[in-house]
Amino acid sequence: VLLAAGCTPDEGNRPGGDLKGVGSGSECVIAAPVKVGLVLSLTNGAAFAGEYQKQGLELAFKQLNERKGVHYEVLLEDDETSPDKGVAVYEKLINTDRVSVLVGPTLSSVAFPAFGDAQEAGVPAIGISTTAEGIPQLGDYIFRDSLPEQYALAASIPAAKQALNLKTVAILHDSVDEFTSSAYTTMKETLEHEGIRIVEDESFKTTDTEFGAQLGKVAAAKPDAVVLSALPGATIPLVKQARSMGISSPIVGGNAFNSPFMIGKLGEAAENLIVGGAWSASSGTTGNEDFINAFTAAYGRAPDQFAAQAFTAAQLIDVAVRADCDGNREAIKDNLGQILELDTILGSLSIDEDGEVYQKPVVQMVKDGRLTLLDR
Ligand code: 1QQ
Repeated sequence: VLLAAGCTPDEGNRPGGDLKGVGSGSECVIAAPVKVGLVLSLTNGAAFAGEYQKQGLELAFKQLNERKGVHYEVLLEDDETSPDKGVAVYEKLINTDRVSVLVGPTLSSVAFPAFGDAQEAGVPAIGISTTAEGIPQLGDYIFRDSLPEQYALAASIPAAKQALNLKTVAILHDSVDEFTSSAYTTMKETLEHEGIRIVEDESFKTTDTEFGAQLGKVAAAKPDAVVLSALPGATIPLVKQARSMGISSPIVGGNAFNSPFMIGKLGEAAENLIVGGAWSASSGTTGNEDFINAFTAAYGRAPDQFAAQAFTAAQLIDVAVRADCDGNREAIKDNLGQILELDTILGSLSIDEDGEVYQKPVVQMVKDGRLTLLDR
Protein backbone atom coordinates (compact mmCIF):
# COMPACT_ATOMS: atom_id res chain seq x y z
CA VAL A 1 0.00 0.00 0.00
CA LEU A 2 1.36 3.41 -0.94
CA LEU A 3 1.44 5.93 1.87
CA ALA A 4 1.53 9.68 1.84
CA ALA A 5 5.06 11.03 2.31
CA GLY A 6 6.04 11.22 5.95
CA CYS A 7 3.35 8.84 7.18
CA THR A 8 4.03 5.61 9.03
CA PRO A 9 1.67 2.68 8.47
CA ASP A 10 -0.10 3.53 11.74
CA GLU A 11 -0.79 7.17 11.15
CA GLY A 12 -0.99 7.08 7.37
CA ASN A 13 -4.05 7.47 5.24
CA ARG A 14 -5.27 3.97 6.01
CA PRO A 15 -8.92 4.07 6.96
CA GLY A 16 -8.16 1.84 9.95
CA GLY A 17 -8.69 -1.83 10.73
CA ASP A 18 -7.08 -4.67 8.85
CA LEU A 19 -7.99 -3.91 5.28
CA LYS A 20 -5.26 -5.89 3.58
CA GLY A 21 -6.64 -9.37 3.06
CA VAL A 22 -5.34 -12.71 1.95
CA GLY A 23 -5.98 -14.33 -1.41
CA SER A 24 -7.31 -12.46 -4.39
CA GLY A 25 -10.41 -12.14 -6.51
CA SER A 26 -13.21 -14.46 -5.40
CA GLU A 27 -10.85 -16.09 -2.85
CA CYS A 28 -10.19 -12.81 -1.11
CA VAL A 29 -10.72 -12.55 2.67
CA ILE A 30 -10.43 -9.16 4.42
CA ALA A 31 -10.89 -9.15 8.21
CA ALA A 32 -12.18 -5.61 8.82
CA PRO A 33 -15.24 -4.17 7.09
CA VAL A 34 -14.51 -1.97 4.06
CA LYS A 35 -16.20 1.36 4.73
CA VAL A 36 -18.05 2.98 1.84
CA GLY A 37 -19.45 6.51 2.12
CA LEU A 38 -22.53 7.35 0.07
CA VAL A 39 -23.43 11.00 -0.48
CA LEU A 40 -26.75 11.41 -2.26
CA SER A 41 -29.42 14.07 -2.68
CA LEU A 42 -32.20 12.56 -0.57
CA THR A 43 -34.04 15.84 -0.09
CA ASN A 44 -34.72 18.95 -2.21
CA GLY A 45 -34.29 19.33 -5.99
CA ALA A 46 -32.27 16.24 -6.91
CA ALA A 47 -34.05 13.75 -4.64
CA PHE A 48 -35.86 12.49 -7.75
CA ALA A 49 -32.57 10.73 -8.58
CA GLY A 50 -31.08 10.35 -5.09
CA GLU A 51 -33.86 8.09 -3.83
CA TYR A 52 -33.36 5.66 -6.70
CA GLN A 53 -29.60 5.80 -6.22
CA LYS A 54 -29.92 4.96 -2.53
CA GLN A 55 -32.00 1.90 -3.35
CA GLY A 56 -29.68 0.76 -6.16
CA LEU A 57 -26.68 0.96 -3.84
CA GLU A 58 -28.49 -0.69 -0.91
CA LEU A 59 -29.51 -3.58 -3.11
CA ALA A 60 -26.01 -3.98 -4.57
CA PHE A 61 -24.19 -3.95 -1.21
CA LYS A 62 -26.74 -6.35 0.28
CA GLN A 63 -26.02 -8.76 -2.58
CA LEU A 64 -22.24 -8.23 -2.29
CA ASN A 65 -22.34 -8.82 1.47
CA GLU A 66 -23.96 -12.20 0.85
CA ARG A 67 -20.72 -13.22 -0.84
CA LYS A 68 -17.99 -14.41 1.48
CA GLY A 69 -14.67 -12.72 2.19
CA VAL A 70 -15.37 -8.99 2.00
CA HIS A 71 -17.90 -7.12 4.12
CA TYR A 72 -18.95 -3.60 3.15
CA GLU A 73 -20.08 -1.19 5.83
CA VAL A 74 -22.18 1.48 4.15
CA LEU A 75 -22.47 5.00 5.59
CA LEU A 76 -25.17 7.11 3.96
CA GLU A 77 -25.40 10.92 4.05
CA ASP A 78 -27.89 13.34 2.47
CA ASP A 79 -26.28 16.28 0.64
CA GLU A 80 -29.68 18.04 0.54
CA THR A 81 -28.92 19.04 -3.10
CA SER A 82 -26.53 21.66 -1.70
CA PRO A 83 -22.82 22.12 -2.49
CA ASP A 84 -22.12 23.34 1.08
CA LYS A 85 -23.83 20.36 2.68
CA GLY A 86 -22.15 18.02 0.18
CA VAL A 87 -18.72 19.33 1.16
CA ALA A 88 -19.56 19.04 4.89
CA VAL A 89 -20.65 15.39 4.71
CA TYR A 90 -17.71 14.53 2.45
CA GLU A 91 -15.42 16.00 5.09
CA LYS A 92 -17.10 13.93 7.83
CA LEU A 93 -16.88 10.69 5.87
CA ILE A 94 -13.25 11.32 4.92
CA ASN A 95 -11.87 12.48 8.28
CA THR A 96 -14.19 11.16 10.99
CA ASP A 97 -15.55 7.92 9.54
CA ARG A 98 -12.39 7.32 7.49
CA VAL A 99 -14.14 5.59 4.62
CA SER A 100 -12.11 3.79 1.96
CA VAL A 101 -14.17 5.03 -0.97
CA LEU A 102 -16.97 7.51 -1.67
CA VAL A 103 -19.96 7.26 -4.01
CA GLY A 104 -21.94 10.32 -5.18
CA PRO A 105 -22.93 13.16 -4.84
CA THR A 106 -25.92 13.20 -7.15
CA LEU A 107 -25.41 16.53 -8.97
CA SER A 108 -22.37 17.80 -10.84
CA SER A 109 -22.77 21.17 -9.11
CA VAL A 110 -22.29 19.47 -5.72
CA ALA A 111 -19.59 17.15 -7.05
CA PHE A 112 -17.21 19.87 -8.25
CA PRO A 113 -16.34 21.12 -4.73
CA ALA A 114 -16.81 17.75 -2.96
CA PHE A 115 -14.62 15.81 -5.40
CA GLY A 116 -11.95 18.49 -5.02
CA ASP A 117 -11.80 17.63 -1.30
CA ALA A 118 -11.67 13.86 -1.94
CA GLN A 119 -8.80 14.42 -4.34
CA GLU A 120 -6.91 16.50 -1.81
CA ALA A 121 -7.44 13.91 0.93
CA GLY A 122 -6.51 10.99 -1.32
CA VAL A 123 -9.84 9.18 -1.14
CA PRO A 124 -11.25 7.59 -4.29
CA ALA A 125 -14.69 8.91 -5.27
CA ILE A 126 -17.09 7.61 -7.91
CA GLY A 127 -19.69 9.79 -9.61
CA ILE A 128 -22.84 7.86 -10.51
CA SER A 129 -24.88 10.64 -12.15
CA THR A 130 -22.40 13.50 -12.52
CA THR A 131 -22.28 13.99 -16.27
CA ALA A 132 -20.82 17.49 -16.71
CA GLU A 133 -17.61 18.00 -18.60
CA GLY A 134 -14.44 18.02 -16.49
CA ILE A 135 -15.48 15.78 -13.58
CA PRO A 136 -12.86 12.98 -13.93
CA GLN A 137 -10.23 15.62 -14.71
CA LEU A 138 -10.56 16.87 -11.11
CA GLY A 139 -7.84 14.38 -10.27
CA ASP A 140 -6.57 10.82 -10.24
CA TYR A 141 -8.81 9.81 -7.30
CA ILE A 142 -11.97 10.85 -9.17
CA PHE A 143 -13.92 8.35 -11.28
CA ARG A 144 -17.39 8.07 -12.73
CA ASP A 145 -19.70 5.46 -14.14
CA SER A 146 -22.06 8.20 -15.28
CA LEU A 147 -22.07 8.48 -19.04
CA PRO A 148 -20.83 12.01 -19.86
CA GLU A 149 -23.55 14.23 -21.27
CA GLN A 150 -21.44 14.85 -24.35
CA TYR A 151 -21.59 11.16 -25.34
CA ALA A 152 -25.29 10.92 -24.55
CA LEU A 153 -26.02 13.93 -26.77
CA ALA A 154 -23.67 12.72 -29.49
CA ALA A 155 -26.02 9.72 -29.69
CA SER A 156 -29.42 11.33 -29.05
CA ILE A 157 -29.18 14.30 -31.42
CA PRO A 158 -28.19 12.28 -34.53
CA ALA A 159 -30.78 9.62 -33.63
CA ALA A 160 -33.49 12.28 -33.32
CA LYS A 161 -32.32 13.89 -36.56
CA GLN A 162 -32.64 10.62 -38.41
CA ALA A 163 -35.89 9.45 -36.84
CA LEU A 164 -37.66 12.82 -37.17
CA ASN A 165 -35.87 14.31 -40.17
CA LEU A 166 -34.82 17.32 -38.10
CA LYS A 167 -33.59 20.42 -39.90
CA THR A 168 -34.23 23.16 -37.34
CA VAL A 169 -34.39 23.32 -33.53
CA ALA A 170 -34.90 25.84 -30.75
CA ILE A 171 -32.64 25.53 -27.70
CA LEU A 172 -33.68 26.35 -24.16
CA HIS A 173 -31.32 26.04 -21.21
CA ASP A 174 -30.82 26.66 -17.49
CA SER A 175 -27.79 28.95 -17.46
CA VAL A 176 -27.13 28.68 -13.69
CA ASP A 177 -26.61 24.97 -12.95
CA GLU A 178 -23.18 23.59 -13.92
CA PHE A 179 -24.51 20.41 -15.48
CA THR A 180 -27.20 22.14 -17.57
CA SER A 181 -24.86 24.87 -18.80
CA SER A 182 -22.15 22.34 -19.64
CA ALA A 183 -24.74 20.29 -21.55
CA TYR A 184 -25.92 23.41 -23.39
CA THR A 185 -22.44 23.98 -24.83
CA THR A 186 -22.29 20.35 -25.92
CA MET A 187 -25.77 20.56 -27.45
CA LYS A 188 -24.76 23.52 -29.61
CA GLU A 189 -21.57 21.80 -30.74
CA THR A 190 -23.42 18.59 -31.60
CA LEU A 191 -26.19 20.43 -33.48
CA GLU A 192 -23.60 22.33 -35.47
CA HIS A 193 -21.75 19.11 -36.22
CA GLU A 194 -24.99 17.54 -37.45
CA GLY A 195 -25.86 20.54 -39.63
CA ILE A 196 -29.07 21.26 -37.72
CA ARG A 197 -29.98 24.95 -37.68
CA ILE A 198 -30.70 26.69 -34.36
CA VAL A 199 -33.60 29.05 -35.00
CA GLU A 200 -34.09 30.21 -31.39
CA ASP A 201 -31.79 30.16 -28.34
CA GLU A 202 -33.26 31.08 -24.93
CA SER A 203 -32.16 30.69 -21.31
CA PHE A 204 -33.68 30.72 -17.82
CA LYS A 205 -32.68 30.14 -14.17
CA THR A 206 -32.82 26.87 -12.18
CA THR A 207 -35.62 28.13 -9.93
CA ASP A 208 -37.77 29.75 -12.66
CA THR A 209 -41.35 28.54 -13.02
CA GLU A 210 -42.72 30.83 -15.75
CA PHE A 211 -41.43 30.38 -19.27
CA GLY A 212 -44.06 32.22 -21.35
CA ALA A 213 -41.64 34.80 -22.76
CA GLN A 214 -39.09 32.26 -23.97
CA LEU A 215 -41.72 29.81 -25.21
CA GLY A 216 -43.48 32.55 -27.17
CA LYS A 217 -40.32 33.05 -29.21
CA VAL A 218 -39.88 29.31 -29.64
CA ALA A 219 -43.44 28.91 -30.89
CA ALA A 220 -42.97 31.75 -33.38
CA ALA A 221 -39.79 30.17 -34.76
CA LYS A 222 -41.68 26.90 -35.54
CA PRO A 223 -38.70 24.55 -35.05
CA ASP A 224 -38.85 20.86 -35.99
CA ALA A 225 -37.88 20.07 -32.39
CA VAL A 226 -36.91 21.70 -29.10
CA VAL A 227 -33.61 20.90 -27.37
CA LEU A 228 -33.82 21.45 -23.62
CA SER A 229 -31.11 21.46 -20.96
CA ALA A 230 -32.79 21.61 -17.54
CA LEU A 231 -33.22 19.82 -14.22
CA PRO A 232 -36.68 18.37 -13.43
CA GLY A 233 -37.67 21.36 -11.26
CA ALA A 234 -37.79 23.62 -14.33
CA THR A 235 -38.49 20.91 -16.90
CA ILE A 236 -41.89 20.03 -15.45
CA PRO A 237 -43.51 23.50 -15.69
CA LEU A 238 -41.61 24.37 -18.87
CA VAL A 239 -42.73 21.32 -20.85
CA LYS A 240 -46.30 21.62 -19.57
CA GLN A 241 -46.41 25.30 -20.60
CA ALA A 242 -44.87 24.47 -23.99
CA ARG A 243 -47.54 21.85 -24.68
CA SER A 244 -50.35 24.15 -23.57
CA MET A 245 -49.01 26.87 -25.88
CA GLY A 246 -49.31 24.44 -28.79
CA ILE A 247 -45.63 23.47 -29.06
CA SER A 248 -46.20 19.80 -29.77
CA SER A 249 -42.82 19.02 -31.37
CA PRO A 250 -40.48 16.39 -29.93
CA ILE A 251 -38.23 17.68 -27.14
CA VAL A 252 -34.69 16.36 -26.92
CA GLY A 253 -33.33 16.63 -23.41
CA GLY A 254 -30.36 15.99 -21.19
CA ASN A 255 -29.74 13.46 -18.44
CA ALA A 256 -32.58 14.59 -16.16
CA PHE A 257 -35.03 13.27 -18.77
CA ASN A 258 -33.97 9.75 -17.75
CA SER A 259 -36.22 10.10 -14.71
CA PRO A 260 -39.48 8.14 -14.62
CA PHE A 261 -40.43 10.35 -11.66
CA MET A 262 -40.23 13.41 -13.91
CA ILE A 263 -42.00 11.66 -16.76
CA GLY A 264 -44.78 10.67 -14.36
CA LYS A 265 -45.17 14.27 -13.20
CA LEU A 266 -45.40 15.45 -16.81
CA GLY A 267 -48.13 12.97 -17.70
CA GLU A 268 -49.36 13.45 -21.28
CA ALA A 269 -46.92 16.33 -21.83
CA ALA A 270 -44.01 13.87 -21.64
CA GLU A 271 -44.91 12.13 -24.91
CA ASN A 272 -42.14 12.45 -27.52
CA LEU A 273 -39.40 13.48 -25.12
CA ILE A 274 -36.13 12.05 -26.43
CA VAL A 275 -33.04 11.37 -24.34
CA GLY A 276 -29.67 9.65 -24.54
CA GLY A 277 -28.64 7.66 -21.50
CA ALA A 278 -26.60 4.96 -19.89
CA TRP A 279 -29.21 2.27 -19.34
CA SER A 280 -32.52 0.96 -20.58
CA ALA A 281 -34.96 -1.44 -18.94
CA SER A 282 -35.22 -3.16 -22.31
CA SER A 283 -31.49 -3.67 -22.87
CA GLY A 284 -30.40 -7.30 -22.78
CA THR A 285 -27.23 -6.49 -20.84
CA THR A 286 -25.73 -9.05 -18.46
CA GLY A 287 -27.77 -9.29 -15.26
CA ASN A 288 -30.29 -6.62 -16.26
CA GLU A 289 -33.35 -8.81 -15.86
CA ASP A 290 -32.21 -10.08 -12.44
CA PHE A 291 -31.46 -6.51 -11.36
CA ILE A 292 -34.89 -5.25 -12.45
CA ASN A 293 -36.64 -8.17 -10.72
CA ALA A 294 -34.68 -7.86 -7.47
CA PHE A 295 -35.13 -4.09 -7.35
CA THR A 296 -38.85 -4.27 -8.07
CA ALA A 297 -39.34 -6.99 -5.44
CA ALA A 298 -37.40 -4.98 -2.83
CA TYR A 299 -38.85 -1.52 -3.42
CA GLY A 300 -42.21 -2.03 -5.12
CA ARG A 301 -41.29 -0.02 -8.20
CA ALA A 302 -39.11 -0.56 -11.25
CA PRO A 303 -35.55 0.83 -11.20
CA ASP A 304 -34.42 3.74 -13.36
CA GLN A 305 -31.10 4.69 -14.95
CA PHE A 306 -29.96 6.40 -11.72
CA ALA A 307 -30.55 3.20 -9.74
CA ALA A 308 -28.74 1.17 -12.40
CA GLN A 309 -25.66 3.40 -12.38
CA ALA A 310 -25.62 3.37 -8.56
CA PHE A 311 -25.89 -0.43 -8.51
CA THR A 312 -23.00 -0.64 -10.96
CA ALA A 313 -20.75 1.58 -8.80
CA ALA A 314 -20.93 -1.02 -6.02
CA GLN A 315 -19.87 -3.68 -8.51
CA LEU A 316 -16.91 -1.51 -9.58
CA ILE A 317 -15.84 -1.08 -5.96
CA ASP A 318 -16.03 -4.82 -5.34
CA VAL A 319 -13.95 -5.55 -8.45
CA ALA A 320 -11.37 -2.96 -7.35
CA VAL A 321 -11.20 -4.30 -3.76
CA ARG A 322 -10.94 -7.94 -4.77
CA ALA A 323 -8.36 -7.34 -7.50
CA ASP A 324 -5.56 -7.07 -4.91
CA CYS A 325 -7.67 -8.20 -1.94
CA ASP A 326 -7.04 -4.79 -0.44
CA GLY A 327 -9.72 -2.44 0.92
CA ASN A 328 -7.44 0.55 1.40
CA ARG A 329 -7.92 3.85 -0.40
CA GLU A 330 -4.80 3.57 -2.57
CA ALA A 331 -5.52 0.05 -3.78
CA ILE A 332 -9.12 0.90 -4.65
CA LYS A 333 -7.98 4.00 -6.51
CA ASP A 334 -5.32 2.09 -8.46
CA ASN A 335 -7.69 -0.71 -9.45
CA LEU A 336 -10.70 1.47 -10.34
CA GLY A 337 -8.51 3.09 -12.97
CA GLN A 338 -7.84 -0.24 -14.66
CA ILE A 339 -11.31 -1.62 -15.24
CA LEU A 340 -11.53 -2.98 -18.75
CA GLU A 341 -14.62 -4.29 -20.51
CA LEU A 342 -16.40 -5.31 -17.32
CA ASP A 343 -19.77 -6.92 -17.98
CA THR A 344 -22.42 -4.84 -16.19
CA ILE A 345 -26.10 -4.02 -16.41
CA LEU A 346 -24.98 -0.86 -18.26
CA GLY A 347 -23.30 -3.08 -20.86
CA SER A 348 -19.58 -3.57 -21.33
CA LEU A 349 -17.89 -0.85 -19.28
CA SER A 350 -14.31 0.43 -19.07
CA ILE A 351 -12.72 3.11 -16.90
CA ASP A 352 -9.50 4.74 -17.99
CA GLU A 353 -6.66 6.13 -15.88
CA ASP A 354 -8.31 9.53 -15.94
CA GLY A 355 -11.35 7.97 -14.27
CA GLU A 356 -13.59 8.44 -17.30
CA VAL A 357 -16.17 5.82 -18.22
CA TYR A 358 -16.58 4.22 -21.62
CA GLN A 359 -19.82 2.47 -22.53
CA LYS A 360 -22.39 2.43 -25.32
CA PRO A 361 -25.18 5.00 -24.93
CA VAL A 362 -28.84 4.19 -25.53
CA VAL A 363 -31.38 6.58 -27.04
CA GLN A 364 -34.94 6.46 -25.74
CA MET A 365 -38.22 8.25 -26.42
CA VAL A 366 -41.25 8.52 -24.18
CA LYS A 367 -44.13 6.53 -25.66
CA ASP A 368 -47.33 5.94 -23.69
CA GLY A 369 -45.64 7.29 -20.57
CA ARG A 370 -42.59 5.02 -20.75
CA LEU A 371 -39.02 5.40 -21.96
CA THR A 372 -38.74 3.14 -25.00
CA LEU A 373 -35.65 2.45 -27.12
CA LEU A 374 -35.69 4.62 -30.24
CA ASP A 375 -35.11 2.54 -33.37
CA ARG A 376 -32.10 3.70 -35.27
C1 1QQ B 1 -25.61 16.14 -13.35
C2 1QQ B 1 -26.75 15.36 -13.88
C3 1QQ B 1 -28.07 15.36 -13.16
C4 1QQ B 1 -29.21 15.35 -14.11
C5 1QQ B 1 -28.12 14.15 -12.28
C6 1QQ B 1 -29.38 13.96 -11.51
O1 1QQ B 1 -26.56 14.69 -14.87
O2 1QQ B 1 -25.76 16.96 -12.43
O3 1QQ B 1 -24.50 15.94 -13.87
